[in-house]
Amino acid sequence: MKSNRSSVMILLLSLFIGFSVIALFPTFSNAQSESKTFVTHSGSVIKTSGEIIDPVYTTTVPEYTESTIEFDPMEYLREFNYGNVSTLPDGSALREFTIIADDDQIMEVSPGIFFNVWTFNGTVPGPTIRATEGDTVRIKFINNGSKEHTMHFHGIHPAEMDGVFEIVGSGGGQFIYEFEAGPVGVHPYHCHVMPLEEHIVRGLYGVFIVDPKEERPPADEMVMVLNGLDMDFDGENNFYAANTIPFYYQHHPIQINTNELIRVYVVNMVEFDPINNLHLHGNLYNYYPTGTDIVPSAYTDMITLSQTERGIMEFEYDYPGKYLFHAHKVEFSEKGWVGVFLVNDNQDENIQDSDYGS
Ligand SMILES: [Cu+2]
Repeated sequence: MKSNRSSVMILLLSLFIGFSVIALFPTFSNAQSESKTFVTHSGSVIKTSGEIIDPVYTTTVPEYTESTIEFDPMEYLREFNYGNVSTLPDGSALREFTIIADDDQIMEVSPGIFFNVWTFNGTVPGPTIRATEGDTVRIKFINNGSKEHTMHFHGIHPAEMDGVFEIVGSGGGQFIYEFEAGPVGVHPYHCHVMPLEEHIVRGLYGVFIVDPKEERPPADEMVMVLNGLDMDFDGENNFYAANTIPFYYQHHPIQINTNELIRVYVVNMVEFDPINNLHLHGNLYNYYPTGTDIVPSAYTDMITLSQTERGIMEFEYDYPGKYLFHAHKVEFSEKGWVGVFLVNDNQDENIQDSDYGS
């Protein structure tokens, strides 16, 4: 009897081990491309496909289709918001904007890779706000989020417009920010509620451009916000990008023309890493730190930026073709912060040249 019972036990144990191996083995063998869903302490959902990133701007996972936000980095690149413009009694311009904060949206930053973002007007970065020096900027700020938020602008303004101590409550709280645009340059704006790091890295930031009264020379203008994505909230970025979507401009090159002035407003919003940088291939650029001076401080192919450091880059390409631009901090470029300028031969310019020549 005893030996029979032992045999049955051994048989059951063997069957159990056998089934366990069969059940577990596929998991081990598929570990490289295993889908992972993270739920953080604050209830955020992060899902990854575990596949190599090859981003194309589409929503590929049906269950997220309805809740994911729309963001097109190519559209963002050259989209400037001048607000509703009217004239004040003293003859100066008033520019009115409405900015709505939210903190429960999901963004597919790469196929199968989802990130809970907090947004100004539904995108990361928020809209690029643009005014001329001396204009009155009036922003109706509405906080539709579940947490407190504010808008803090870098620049010159009264203390009560600084967006630090005047916390705007959740669920529809409102505040009117009003100040004179200045100084000339490129500045970030971001939420300034504690814990600040979280409110920034989730996406509550954008760019504020103040144009000089005497306009800059005409150019093909664009905005690049250098940012990082900390997918698992361990205080380290897992992806890096220019304008949020890793590798986007490598897969969708930015088309520009030879012999045409290109002006890039670049703002570094990467947290956690002490520096970021930008290297341009096949060319050098004039660099204006913070965009506050009309004389460039450097003619270079490489700038290094700490948190919220920013500036204006100006350059022209002589030769057509494909040119990379990327972080020369190679870790960042390999994790998404890399793009391509596709420089088209500007035939019009050639015709003009030959016209002048004859
Ligand atoms: Cu906030």
